Amino acid sequence: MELTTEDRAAWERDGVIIKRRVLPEDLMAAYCKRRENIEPAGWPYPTPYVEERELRELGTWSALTEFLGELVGGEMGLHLTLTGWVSTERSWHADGYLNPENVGNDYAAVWMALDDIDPRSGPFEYVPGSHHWLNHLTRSDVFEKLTVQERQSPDWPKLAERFVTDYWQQTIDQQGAQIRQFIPAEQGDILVWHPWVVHRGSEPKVPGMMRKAVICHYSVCKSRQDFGNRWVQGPGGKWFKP
Ligand SMILES: O=C(O)CCC(=O)C(=O)O
Repeated sequence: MELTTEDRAAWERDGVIIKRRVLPEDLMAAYCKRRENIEPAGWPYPTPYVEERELRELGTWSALTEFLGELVGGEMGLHLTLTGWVSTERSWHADGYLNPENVGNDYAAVWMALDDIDPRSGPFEYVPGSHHWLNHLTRSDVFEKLTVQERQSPDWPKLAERFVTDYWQQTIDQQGAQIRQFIPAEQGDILVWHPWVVHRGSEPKVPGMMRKAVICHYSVCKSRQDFGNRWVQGPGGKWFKP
């Protein structure tokens, strides 16, 4: 999968790159077969790829990890997957605040369409160019708004949603910002987004409608001192073993 000058321009301009029909059919088919009998919300934790070989092989597909490495500038490892076949309905946020400050731009996430996505199923939405906004919420901004007890909770990202969502909704409204949907999103298409792009899993028009996708988050391995040295080298790329 080639990183073209158009891709680089889209990354700079929008903070998003869309590549059409790139995912290998055999990796998608193997994962879908394994995933089929799991409930719509998917595995209820972010690292099922540790046990699930088919997910790990898709998430660390070498052409993708090499593409991301060239784009971001450093070897990228997989450390978080969202495996629901319905929208996460996670409202507006930019992922950067979830990471320690030093990670900065050394991060990217990928939305993979495993089938043609129905626009009524709650597509991925983003604000192109929002990675250039100057009012981003970092982890320390968010921690300042949490109580001491909340900061110490492993659920702090969830607890912070109450103000992260409002903050971004207000910013979008004030700026009259354009919102774009990842539609069409057809089987094998991917969307790569920047850690400071404001985005969400939109609310489905038809509640519970299937949205057959998988979301994978990656960091530059050497920037994640917080992960220790728990990276495992797979045949395609590295993955984090918690
Ligand atoms: O459900 C979606 O499409 C959005 C997922 C999301 O916000 C994320 O992975 O950070």
